[in-house]
Amino acid sequence: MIEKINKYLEETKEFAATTIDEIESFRIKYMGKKGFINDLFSEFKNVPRENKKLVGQKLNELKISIQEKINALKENLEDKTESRSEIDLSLPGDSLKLGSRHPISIVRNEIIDIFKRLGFTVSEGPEIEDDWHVFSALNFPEEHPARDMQDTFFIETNPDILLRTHTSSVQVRVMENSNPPIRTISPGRVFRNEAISARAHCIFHQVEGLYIDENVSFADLKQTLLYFAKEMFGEKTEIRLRPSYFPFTEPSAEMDVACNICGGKGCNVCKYTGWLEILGCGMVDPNVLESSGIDSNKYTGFAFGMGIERITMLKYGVKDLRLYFENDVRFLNQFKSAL
Ligand code: 2NL
Repeated sequence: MIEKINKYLEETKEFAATTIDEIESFRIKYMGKKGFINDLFSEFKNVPRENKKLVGQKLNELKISIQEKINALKENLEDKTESRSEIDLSLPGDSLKLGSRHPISIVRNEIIDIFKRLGFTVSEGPEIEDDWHVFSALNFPEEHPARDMQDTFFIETNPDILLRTHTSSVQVRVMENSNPPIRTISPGRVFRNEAISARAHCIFHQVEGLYIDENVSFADLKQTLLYFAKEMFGEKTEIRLRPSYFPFTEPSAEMDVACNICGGKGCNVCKYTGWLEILGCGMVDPNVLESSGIDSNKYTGFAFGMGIERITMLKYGVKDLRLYFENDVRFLNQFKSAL
């Protein structure tokens, strides 16, 4: 029996395995219920008493040795599988992705920043307005098309309540609640009942400006807007004013900047005119001043309004308005800004 034990000791010490299955069949062969070790223990009953101590010790030695062998084989295999898995502990961790500001917010903040340097304050007001602040106080005639359901969103049960179509309504509130000198801009969301396309949306963003004091002239308007254009589009930017019409200003004008894509030579962005329209402006109509309780014999003022989507399109070459509202991060992540 001693001979058998020694033989097992030798062959198990030499045993090597590369898979968990090989280790398991090794374990069953020796340590299993019908394995060699149990066989030996059965045989042990028949060992003469005087040899029992020696053979017993030898048998225990074998059992312990095999158990240690199995443990060592398993450990070895675990080490190998771990290094084979693709965890590289020296790799840096995943960094948190930083979001970015929406392009409309970036450009709005830039516009605010420019006018703040000229002493303008920022004013805000309600998006749900009444007819007075959006139309009547701004000299819109009773039959003006903007007052039509086709162009403006009204509350069904009350045609006096509507979604503002421009942020001039905010400036009417400023005029009603304060005295000149007034220098303010009102950025905000506005609503018009339009079919959505690449060039139009029913929700968009505006910045309007208002400057009222004694002796405010059209020259002040021109210089202020020239400063704005140069700050926004670069020091070399040129502007031109074309006569226009708005119910709330007289005289009225539209302002163009020289196309910064083709440098004024003509391209498909400026439709081969060399100029891009960026805003509407004019001298505040005396009727508008009087409606809000400002003496039009003492005070004059200028006002302007621009669409933020349009300025952003021109500045960044965005071709489709709908991109601003889809919130696709592949679009949004392209805009980085300090403001
Ligand atoms: C445009 C034109 C304009 C104004 C907005 C204004 C406000 C008051 C009084 C008079 Cl309270 N005018 N705002 C004046 C001229 C043009 O906007 O094309 N906007 C996108």
